[in-house]
Parts: sequence; C-alpha cells; structure tokens
Amino acid sequence: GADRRWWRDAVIYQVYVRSFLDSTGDGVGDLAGVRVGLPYLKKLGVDGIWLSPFYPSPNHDHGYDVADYSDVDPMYGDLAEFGHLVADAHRLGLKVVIDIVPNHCSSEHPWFRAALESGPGGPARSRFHFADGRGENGELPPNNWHAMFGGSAWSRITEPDGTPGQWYLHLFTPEQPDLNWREPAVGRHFDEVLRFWLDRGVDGFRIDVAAGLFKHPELPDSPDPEADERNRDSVNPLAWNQPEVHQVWRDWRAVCEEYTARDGRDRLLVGEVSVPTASQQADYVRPDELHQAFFFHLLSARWDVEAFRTTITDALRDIAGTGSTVTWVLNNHDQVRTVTRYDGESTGLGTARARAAALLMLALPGAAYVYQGEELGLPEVVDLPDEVLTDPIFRRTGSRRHVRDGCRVPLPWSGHASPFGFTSEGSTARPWLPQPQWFAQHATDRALADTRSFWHLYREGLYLRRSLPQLGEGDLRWLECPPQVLAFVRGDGLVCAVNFGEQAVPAPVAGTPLLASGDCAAGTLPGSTAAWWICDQFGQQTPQAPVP
Ligand code: TEU
Repeated sequence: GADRRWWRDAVIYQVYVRSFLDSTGDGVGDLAGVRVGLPYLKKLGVDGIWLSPFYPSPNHDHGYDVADYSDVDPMYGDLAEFGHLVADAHRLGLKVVIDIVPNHCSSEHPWFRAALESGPGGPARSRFHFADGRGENGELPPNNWHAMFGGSAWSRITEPDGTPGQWYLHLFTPEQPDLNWREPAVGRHFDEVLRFWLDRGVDGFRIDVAAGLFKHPELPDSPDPEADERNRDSVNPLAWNQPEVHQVWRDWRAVCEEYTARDGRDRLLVGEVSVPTASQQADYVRPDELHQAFFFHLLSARWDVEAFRTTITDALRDIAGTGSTVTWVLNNHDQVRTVTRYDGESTGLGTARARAAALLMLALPGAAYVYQGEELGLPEVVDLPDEVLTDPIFRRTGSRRHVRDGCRVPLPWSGHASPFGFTSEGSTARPWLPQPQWFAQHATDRALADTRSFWHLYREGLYLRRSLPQLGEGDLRWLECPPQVLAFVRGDGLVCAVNFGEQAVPAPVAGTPLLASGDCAAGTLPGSTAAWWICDQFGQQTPQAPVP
C-alpha cells in the first residue's frame, strides 16, 4: 500500500508541546493548541509531527520524567483530546509520532514509590538499580558513574524505618530513576504501553535515550570517570550501548509489524541513539530493529565545508548496509538553534548560513526532522535571566553553558508584543518562558506574508522535495568544485551547491536556480548561500513549473 515505507524520506516536524500554542490561556502550550496549528503545518508541507512528551509528569525535565506512560498530563489535555488530535492529523494526511521514554521514569511513578516504601531486597526494588553504598557505613555511592546533567549518577534514599539506606541509579536527574531492563516486568509494561498508543492510532515512536536501558550487569567503576564528566556526549561504556538493548528494539519492531500486517500502514521507530560514531549508530537501524536513528553528527558539525562533507559521507556510507535511509537533523529541543550556532563569533551570517543549511538538508537523500521555530529562522534566546531558567542542566550545574531553555521559548504567531498570539486571546497568563521583543519579526503571520521569509524557503523546499523525483531517497554524487563549496547531483540531474565561504564563486550550473537560500544571480553563487538547479546530462537547465 501507499503507506509502506513512507518514513524513508519523510520530513517530520518536532512539536515541543509546551511551547507550540496555548489554547487554554495558562501560558503553557497544549494538545488542543497543536490541533489548531495542524493546518499551518500542512501548509508548510511536512509529512508528520513528533510530539514531545505530554504524559503526567512532575516536570523536573519537562516531561522526560514520566509518572504514567498511558495518560495525558491535565496541563496538556486528556486522552479524548489526544484522540481528536490524531484524527485531525490523519484527516490532513499528517503522521503522528509520539515520544517514549523507556530508560527512566519519574521518581513519582507508582513503581518508584513502591520501591521506596518496600525495604531493601524487595521485589519492588528490582525494577530499578538499587545497591548498597561503599565505605564503612555505605555513605559512598556504589560506583563512580556520573549523571548526564551533573553530579553522581547515584542518590541515597532514606529507608522506611528512617535510617540512611540504599542508593539508586539515575543517568539523568535524581527525579529520573533508571529502570532495570533485566527485570522482565519492565519490558512487559512497555509492550502494553506501545499497544495502548498504537490502538489510539499513532504512527510511531521517537525513542528517548535508545542506546541506554541496559547497564553492565556488575555495575563496575567506569575506567575514565573524568572523560564521562568532561564530555556530556562521551559514552561511559558500562552504562550505555550494551548489546542486550538490541533485543528490546527487535521486540518493539515486531509489535509494529503486527499492526502493519493488520492495516498495511508502516509504523515508525526513530531512536535517539547517542553513541560516538556513525557506524555504532547504524547498528541500531536494521530491518528488524529501529527504522531510523537521528544522525546527530550533522547537528554538531561546525559551519565548515570539510566538517559537512565528512559528516555527510560517513552517514551515507554507514547507513548503506542497513537497508534504511539517513535521518538528518539540524535542530532539536536540546541544542542551540542553527541561526545562533552558525553565527560563530557574531559574524552576522547566522541567518544566511542557517537558510543555506536548510536547503542542503532538504536536498540530501533520506528523512529529515525540523524543530518548531526552525522554519521561522528563530535564533536562540541567549539572554534569559537566571531566575527564569528551568533546565535541570542549569539547576544542577549552575552553569549556563549547555542550558536548553533558549531553544524552547514559546513560538511567536502574530502581533507586536508578547505573548505574540501564543496564548489564547484575552488570557493574562504569561508564556512559561519570556519571549524577547524581537520575536515580533519572526512571527508566523509575518513569515507567511513575506515571500522571502525563512518559512517560504522551507515551504518551497518541501514542495519541491515532494514533486521532484530526484529528491528524497536515492543516490548522491559529489561534484568537483571550488574549495569553499560543497556540490552534489541527485538522481538524473538535481544539483545542490552550498558556498560555505563569504566570497561569491562561479555557480556549478549556468542559469537561474530553481530555488536559492539568498539572492543568486545567474552564473554565481554568493557567500553563505545554497541553491538548487535542475539540469540534464548536458548541463542544460530544464525549466520548472513555479511553486503554486
Ligand atoms: O536527551 C538525551 C541525551 O543524551 C541528552 O543528554 C542530550 O545529549 C543533551 O540534552 C544534549 O544537550 C534526551 C532528551 O532529548 C532530553 O530532552 C532529555 O532531557 C533526556 O533525554 C532525558 O530524558
């Protein structure tokens, strides 16, 4: 059927629900707000949405601390509203992918509460990693592992009798205890959770921390705790990427295939697989495991022609043997937005470079994710005052260096002052993070009205991706070009070129481009600009119908 393999070249829009659109006027986005925004996303031309976690949660990490995997937090709506959202999306032909967080749950989850209430050694504790401390009185953590957001990966509890007791493992915050996947009840529960949401019509799952779940069974000391602490994305080889995790993805894939067999609709498993190399990542993408894994090396590449070339070449090489396609990503809710990231030391070129990168990503073979606000060219909000920051990275380290609030500020939709149409009309509640005044120039209504906006670039790029057979899946051939330029051909003659330098260069194709990220006179490619051309094998440009 038409719905088989849809994900292989899909472009999915990441909705960070808290910050998308607030329909209830409490300053926090919600599922009803997402429903309101669906026609906007349809018009943009994406194939589906990924919803960040909306489950009941005490919100120590904005929903990545789940207290109930089979419900909706009242702040975001309820199950009926979720059903309406799926129905609306499907009516518009949009897929719905939801976030699932299997590595850890919330410390408020009934399982963890039961573990605290039962004594050491009880069956309730076996769903987590509880261990006695080291030192004379057990006052030292069981091993030297570091948590991702600062401090030890272990916290000590007080036993029901009031004495200082055992320690439990948390690779993230203490409010996110790691589940013990060696305990069969854990896997059984997630099997039910998958079916619960599949029965409600979802098209797939974005799997949080998909290289996590299993830890070395002995929980030994890490050989290099300093490295674990220094580099947030280095991998403690005992805490991550254990071989046992692959069986879980095989089981989840089998559940998806079961649903596909019933109705012919492919379901999607996209993993957040943070491992050091592209080839380790490709290990998770298999015909009987995950369909996709976010390729984060593009996201972490500097604005540098060789960094991009290497990263793209590695990705294409490593995915080639998997039977899947590369999953490109430039932005998400954890990273500084491209416009700011590519600005370097205030070059003023961030916007031009981010536009060029967008055209590059849309021309690459495979699937792509677009993070809300990316289509508006939103820069990072870098000057949020300390008092408003909510990210546990800041709360736990006191450092603003990796703080993630700046890419999560509620979207501007219209008007000249905060809340810029984010909260419903007449509400006096303020958006949960303050929006800067300059958000006005990025509001969606302005973007839609200005044919030169970032939004129109995305829309035209997405439209052409759908209508041109050369884009989406397929091969990529590099072209010889000047040192600062990356150029390649797709299929029988779609050429994409990106000028990473600041000086104009001769364009690789004569004639006016089909689409360009900046002003692009025939025959030249200006600095910090990308463009697409269609040409036949003789290098002649073929005229194209304009985007309607
Ligand atoms: O992120 C997982 C992860 O590995 C993060 O440490 C990531 O590398 C970091 O945020 C980059 O700045 C996922 C979610 O995307 C993130 O929002 C959650 O906080 C985290 O899991 C815990 O669930």
